[in-house]
Amino acid sequence: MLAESLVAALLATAFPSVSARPDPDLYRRAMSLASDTRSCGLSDPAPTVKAPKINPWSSISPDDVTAVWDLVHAPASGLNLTAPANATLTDNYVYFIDTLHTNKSEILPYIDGNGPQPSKYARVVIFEGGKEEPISQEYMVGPLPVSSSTAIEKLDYIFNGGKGGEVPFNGRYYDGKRSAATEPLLVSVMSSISDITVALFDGGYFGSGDKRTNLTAGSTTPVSYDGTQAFRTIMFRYPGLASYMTPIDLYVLLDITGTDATKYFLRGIVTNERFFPTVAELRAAYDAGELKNEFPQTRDQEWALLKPVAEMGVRDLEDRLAPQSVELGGKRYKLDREQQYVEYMGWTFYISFSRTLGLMFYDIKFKGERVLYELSLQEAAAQYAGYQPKAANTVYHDTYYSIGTYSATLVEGFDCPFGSTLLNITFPEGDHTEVHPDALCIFEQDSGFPLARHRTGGSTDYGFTRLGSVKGSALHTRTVHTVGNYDYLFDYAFHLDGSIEISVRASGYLQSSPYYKDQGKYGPRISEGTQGSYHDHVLSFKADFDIVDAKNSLQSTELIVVNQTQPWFPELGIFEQMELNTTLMSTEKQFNWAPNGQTMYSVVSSNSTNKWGEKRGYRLVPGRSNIHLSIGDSPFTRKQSGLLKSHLAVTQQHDNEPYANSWQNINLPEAPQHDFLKFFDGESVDNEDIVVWFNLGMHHFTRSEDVPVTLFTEAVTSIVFAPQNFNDRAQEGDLRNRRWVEVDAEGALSYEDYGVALPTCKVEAEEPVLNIGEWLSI
Ligand SMILES: *[C@@H]1O[C@H](CO)[C@@H](O)[C@H](O)[C@H]1NC(C)=O
Ligand SMILES: *[C@@H]1O[C@H](CO)[C@@H](O)[C@H](O)[C@H]1NC(C)=O
Ligand SMILES: *[C@@H]1O[C@H](CO)[C@@H](O)[C@H](O)[C@H]1NC(C)=O
Ligand SMILES: *[C@@H]1O[C@H](CO)[C@@H](O)[C@H](O)[C@H]1NC(C)=O
Ligand SMILES: *[C@@H]1O[C@H](CO)[C@@H](O)[C@H](O)[C@H]1NC(C)=O
Ligand SMILES: *[C@@H]1O[C@H](CO)[C@@H](O)[C@H](O)[C@H]1NC(C)=O
Ligand SMILES: *[C@@H]1O[C@H](CO)[C@@H](O)[C@H](O)[C@H]1NC(C)=O
Ligand SMILES: *[C@@H]1O[C@H](CO)[C@@H](O)[C@H](O)[C@H]1NC(C)=O
Ligand SMILES: [Cu+2]
Repeated sequence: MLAESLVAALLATAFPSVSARPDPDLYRRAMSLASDTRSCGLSDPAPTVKAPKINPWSSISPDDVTAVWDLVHAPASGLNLTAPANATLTDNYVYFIDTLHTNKSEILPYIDGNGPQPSKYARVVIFEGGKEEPISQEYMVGPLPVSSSTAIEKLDYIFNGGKGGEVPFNGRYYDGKRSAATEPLLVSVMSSISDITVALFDGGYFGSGDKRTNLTAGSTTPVSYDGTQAFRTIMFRYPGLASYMTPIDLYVLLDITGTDATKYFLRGIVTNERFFPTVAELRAAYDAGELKNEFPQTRDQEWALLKPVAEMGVRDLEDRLAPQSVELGGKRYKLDREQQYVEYMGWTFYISFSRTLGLMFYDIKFKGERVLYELSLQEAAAQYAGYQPKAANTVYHDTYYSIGTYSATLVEGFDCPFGSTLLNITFPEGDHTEVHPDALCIFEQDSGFPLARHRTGGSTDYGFTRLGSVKGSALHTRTVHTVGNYDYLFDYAFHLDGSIEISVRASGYLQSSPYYKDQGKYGPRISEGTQGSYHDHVLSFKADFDIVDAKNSLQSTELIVVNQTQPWFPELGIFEQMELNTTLMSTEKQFNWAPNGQTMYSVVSSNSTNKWGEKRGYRLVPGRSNIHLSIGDSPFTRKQSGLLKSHLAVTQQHDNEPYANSWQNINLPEAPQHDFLKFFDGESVDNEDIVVWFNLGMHHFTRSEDVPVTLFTEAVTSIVFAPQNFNDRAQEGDLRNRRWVEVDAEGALSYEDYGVALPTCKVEAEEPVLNIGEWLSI
């Protein structure tokens, strides 16, 4: 019986006679059977290893979070804080605690030498509504653990907008307390027109907690231009699990400047593509019979749930288990779980996690040599378009919402392969540390194509006389962050050849619009009453390359076409040739991928060459959908989104420029707290410690296939960092997972497996021996 289920699981497709009923648990059970008998190693945990150093990038500990919380709340701190649960707009309260980035200048002497382990600091965001001029202010608290030498200082040095860690009240995060302050005005407006909203949309809004309410109110960002005013653009949807897909044609615009809610006022109401500055004007148009709801929205959202649809039928053989990637020989990577350190096939790296940025990688080395000091997300942005206030107003910077906190439990076998190592993620939340179990997965996966292969000689029955083929696989680390409507899947893959591939995919619900029949230029109709609103996604990353050491340059190799003559072709006269024009960039700049891919960009070591005298480097290989923000001068992305406006950028590394964006920048398009463009102040990037900033993204040309949710196959973007003369030859010669096949003069075929044969798994059961190798061999 045991054998049968293992066979069923592994070989359902190859041996259709073995019945494999669709069962998502099949693999799990099969793997635990194998591990029970210490057989194929299918579910053995990854071997452990001890990290060379204590992870200096780690998150602050749960004890530190609580101690910092207590310290800032103690009267002696002078911060005059109110417990968040009891606070109002005009109190001072903590919004969040996170781990502060540690200066590279302090970390390098520690990881590369005998320097002391750098101290950890917390960053604490305090909403200071209780001050005469209400603001949000960030603080750094450390060194940790809390002791008599721990200080609370303003955290200003990472922000270059001129006001340091301070954000004016109107520009600060629009939290539940601000929302609550605007609710009475919204309720009064919506109650006064409830007869109209019921007549037009069969819905009313009387307050989010009111039983009569059957519309959901949704807000957007930015809520301010420069922090001197604040507004709220509200759209309405039918409530439910797929609310994002059932918007209605009704928008309310409020002015919500300042902390005194009695001064808030209605800016206007929008419906039928018309703007009504007052309730009276809306009512007059309604009474005159000018308002209609031509494409009623559906309240039933079954069509928009990610469930099987009976009316679509079934596909032949689809009741069988789909192919799977399993680590048959046991895991080939090692982990130091405590230090969050990973070793895989020559790769070593540390991981870290923060509320604002999610997963970060540090000290990425290949065969003992550093390639990257840091690889981290900086922003996940989206900007929408439409002739209606919500879409036109919408720009998201997902760090604003603490994107790191949105990765939750992954589905083994679907989000990540069966047998993946699933790790918890943790982040500070209030006075404690929150755990999201199994929210990060690590797994090695078959690449689906050989790393390399070649055949020679075609005169035999096999079509070759010699053939070499090397197995391709990569180690992946993955998180999926569901920020509101979207699910962003971040995947970092470390390939056997020394290349790193970063990909981001988007699924989840479109932020859609009600359907307007004359607005096809903003996206297609995608259901009864819904239009897919066009938008850009831009994902910004930081890649602090340290090729061997910190002194690097950015090399541009342009393919140019020149007219030349060659004396051995006198008949041609002057003719066109391709040449490589290789130069080093001199100063910091933003730049784009060249048309037709005709420029190669590489980060090269300034002073390290390979055996052939070539500068050792890593190439930035564009992947799918390498875009930047389409719009250059929108009032909603004017100056706080500079990082989104080029494909690439290179700057000198500085301790006070760790981040490309600030998480509260979104509400300050005209007066950013942090201005990426200020990084470009003419400093040299030749033979310096340089940072490459790059954007991935998608022009989301919405389609009916975004219903019910956007598909990961199409909404995908990627980049590869590949060795470029970093080594003396391709990094495959030391791999034994390969075949060398020969056909001799008599036509007989033989092959070498270098000792890596397909495994034989013994299962002690009624059926004595399971030879997986036998089943799988051709
Ligand atoms: C909130 O205020 C109430 C009433 O003053 C008090 O009993 C309670 O302890 C406060 N909560 C916190 C978390 O301080
Ligand atoms: C402390 O904060 C409260 C609001 O929570 C404010 O009314 C009070 O003036 C503040 N006290 C001082 C000394 O700033
Ligand atoms: C929605 O609420 C309004 C006002 O309470 C009510 O008149 C209407 O019948 C409700 N519609 C549905 C579908 O429940
Ligand atoms: C992961 O989280 C779960 C649930 O909170 C907990 O039981 C488990 O001990 C955690 N694992 C580790 C390694 O901390
Ligand atoms: C080469 O010369 C030909 C003839 O003058 C001209 O048409 C062509 O544009 C030239 N190509 C380049 C790359 O300059
Ligand atoms: C090579 O590139 C450099 C830098 O862009 C440029 O100044 C130079 O003119 C180029 N040379 C040729 C032959 O195009
Ligand atoms: C490279 O290193 C060597 C040996 O340390 C030194 O002599 C040389 O000046 C360095 N060159 C550069 C460009 O830094
Ligand atoms: C990090 O470096 C910046 C810029 O030099 C400095 O202002 C800051 O105090 C340093 N942080 C720590 C924790 O030492
Ligand atoms: Cu999208």
